[in-house]
Amino acid sequence: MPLVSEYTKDTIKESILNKLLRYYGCTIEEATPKQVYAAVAATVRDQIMLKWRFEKEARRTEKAKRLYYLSIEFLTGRWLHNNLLNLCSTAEYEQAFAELGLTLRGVLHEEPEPALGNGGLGRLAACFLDSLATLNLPAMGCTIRYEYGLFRQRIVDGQQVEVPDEWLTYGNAWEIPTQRDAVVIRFGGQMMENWMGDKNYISLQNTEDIIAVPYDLPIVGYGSDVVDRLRMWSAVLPKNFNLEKFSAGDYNGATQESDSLAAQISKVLYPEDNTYNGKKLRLMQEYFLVSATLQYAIKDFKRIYGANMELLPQKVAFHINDTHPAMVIPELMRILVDEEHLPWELSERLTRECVAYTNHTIMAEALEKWPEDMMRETLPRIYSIMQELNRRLCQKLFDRFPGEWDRIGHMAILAYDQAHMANMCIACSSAVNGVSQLHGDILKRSTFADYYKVMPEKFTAITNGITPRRWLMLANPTLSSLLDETIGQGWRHDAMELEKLLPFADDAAFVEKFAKVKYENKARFSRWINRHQGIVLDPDTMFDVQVKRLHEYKRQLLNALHILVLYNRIDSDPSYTMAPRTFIFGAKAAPGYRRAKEIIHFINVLAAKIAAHPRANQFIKIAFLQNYNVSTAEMLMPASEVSEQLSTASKEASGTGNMKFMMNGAVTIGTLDGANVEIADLVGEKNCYIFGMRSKEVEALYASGTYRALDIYESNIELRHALDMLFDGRLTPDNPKMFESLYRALVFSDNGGMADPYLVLKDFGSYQAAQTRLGADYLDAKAWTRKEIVNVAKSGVFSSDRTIREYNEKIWHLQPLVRKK
Ligand code: 26Q
Repeated sequence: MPLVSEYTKDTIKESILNKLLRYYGCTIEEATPKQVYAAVAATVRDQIMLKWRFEKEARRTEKAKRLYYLSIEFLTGRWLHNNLLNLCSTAEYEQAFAELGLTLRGVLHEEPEPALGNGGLGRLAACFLDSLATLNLPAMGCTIRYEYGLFRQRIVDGQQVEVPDEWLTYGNAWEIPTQRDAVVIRFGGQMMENWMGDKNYISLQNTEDIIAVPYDLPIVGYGSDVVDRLRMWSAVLPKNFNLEKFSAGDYNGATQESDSLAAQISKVLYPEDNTYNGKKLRLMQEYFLVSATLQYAIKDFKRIYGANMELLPQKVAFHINDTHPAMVIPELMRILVDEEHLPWELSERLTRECVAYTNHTIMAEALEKWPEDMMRETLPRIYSIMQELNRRLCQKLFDRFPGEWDRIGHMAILAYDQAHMANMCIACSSAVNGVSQLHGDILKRSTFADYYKVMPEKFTAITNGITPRRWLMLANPTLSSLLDETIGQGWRHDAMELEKLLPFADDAAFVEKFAKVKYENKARFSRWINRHQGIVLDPDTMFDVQVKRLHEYKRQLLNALHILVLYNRIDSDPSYTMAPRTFIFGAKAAPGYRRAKEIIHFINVLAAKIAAHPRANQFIKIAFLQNYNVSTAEMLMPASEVSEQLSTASKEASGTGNMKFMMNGAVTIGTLDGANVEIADLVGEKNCYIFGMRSKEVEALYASGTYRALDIYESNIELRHALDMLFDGRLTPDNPKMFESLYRALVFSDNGGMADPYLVLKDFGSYQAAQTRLGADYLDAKAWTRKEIVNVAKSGVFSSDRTIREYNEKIWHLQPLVRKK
């Protein structure tokens, strides 16, 4: 096997041919595309393995601290292309492919998309791993190896249909089962009190046990020495687990089907995004991830450092990505108290010093609150530890707020028969982090205001980021080359160097080249979407894009209603004209979220209506992309010109799609919400389109209870006209009342709820005005391209490398591993 540096065109070729011969007994001419992909992936994996040992060895010899980043989702996207890029080997592989009669694109396409996440939270975790490895920081991402990832979406008759995501059918070329690290996870059972001298500890009897088997995935840093790993835990019932078969490499034969709930733990990813769902199996998934990770982490710690647990905070950090892994806190307490026999107070201090928490949402319906009964029954010891944590916490709170029971109840871990996971995270960790500056402020002044009074030192705000490797270099090779030739290659290692582009915004020759790149990317996307979904796009029209999960607060409806108003103008005025636009949507709705599905249906009905109108279809096209995912985003971002970021101010904690668009030159139209605030600050008002209420105004309006959507409906004629079409049959003659409930939710306060809770009508006029300005500005192509260039130039701060450096300085304090030459 060649050394790392010896992976040249010729050795790569030889390795691919060899693997085809040894794995499948075939030549390259006989091999299927899947077999070719497997042989290529195995070759790349060999190359990675040569670096793999380094992290482990260096961590031991340097006794370096390690981060465990726990997240119930890691939305990594495909691995092959990213690995080639980060190994800096793409060129060699492309040459080898050319001589073998293969194309890079063709090989990449064979890789199944791992969809182990819903949206922003999971994608952020994936960007973080890329940056951690790139910065040579020792870290392990920990998650669940879901057999079924997020459902695949089909649009049938304008409506979402969910199809199971069987991403593991052909195996996963990148994962390495690490059977020696398998651990037992225990559910249910009865607590037994034990004494060891004068020390009291608890053990469990008659538990239902499940085995957690780790599958490790290498995470290669960009041009770095460190290969970190993503550990994906898979659940197996012990009586069905045949260790002999497993050790012999027969991973499927080693397990059998069972119908117990525990056996289902790693079957499927829950498809809710920004919504809490109180299912017991979900609680079990969360504990499974937490307990497996902690048991392993403590075992690894003791192997390296021995039994002195007081060293733990110097050597280990646990980061909990939203509250889903919050049981890190009671589980670490359990291990320290019941297994290591440490005193409670010391255990509490060590736990606090090891653990930090990031909050990703202020939406009330997303905050996790588990019924106490369910916790007690499913995890009796964890529950009893939470009771004791709660008792001590409430005592302290009572000293601070004597007699203020409401306030204390609001801050408690257990109150009103529920376990409040966010409260536990704040009370028992060392850092509480918001994901944008605005979000950090809202946490302090509103969501967690009481906690901010008691422990202000814990609160930080570190703005999210995205990895420029996947989102610029890999996704946009043509822009990347143009950047290289214009400002040199420094930006590839330090995204802040993108600012060197700024002077070129006024260089006519550069502006022309930049515009050409954008046009080519539009054409490339058009060909791609035509090939995959049969959608026909015209790259000579403006590409105006809104892609993200479907949620009412993200306000895809605002966009759609604006398009409907444009349609009505064209329909009623034969001389109406506008710059032709393609409105591109992509969004999955949680299967149980009826309103969200209705909005998808509405957008598709509107698309058909416009397509059938002889004049409207000259100016407007709506393309609803099926199954929006990471791979689609990689193609689409470089082709986008307008980035729609329309959330009701205060509701979108950060957003990260907004950053991907910006880095690829799209101009933002958005509210001052989440990281949009920071984007607007950076590019200035000439280079983005800000509209709508500000977050404080929204909060004040909600608090005042004076909002009347009906008043706007009555006073804005064009808007009323559009809304009426939702139920008067002009949109859907066969079923006139198809969207009546959507209409009613916007205008009336039925069922006690408030009308138009996300302020779509309230912000409509301001949005329309911003769109009109944008439309006019677009006509000046050079001035528009200048805006795009400024956006790219200013996007460097949104590199997740900056985010990770900040986390590391403020919270984790990891030392980069250095390879001694
Ligand atoms: C919880 C309990 C049960 C089932 C599902 C869930 C669940 C799943 C996913 C709750 C929340 C999520 C996802 C939240 C999320 O993606 N939030 C986004 O995080 C991004 C990264 O910080 C931000 O940029 C976005 O603003 C935020 O919406």
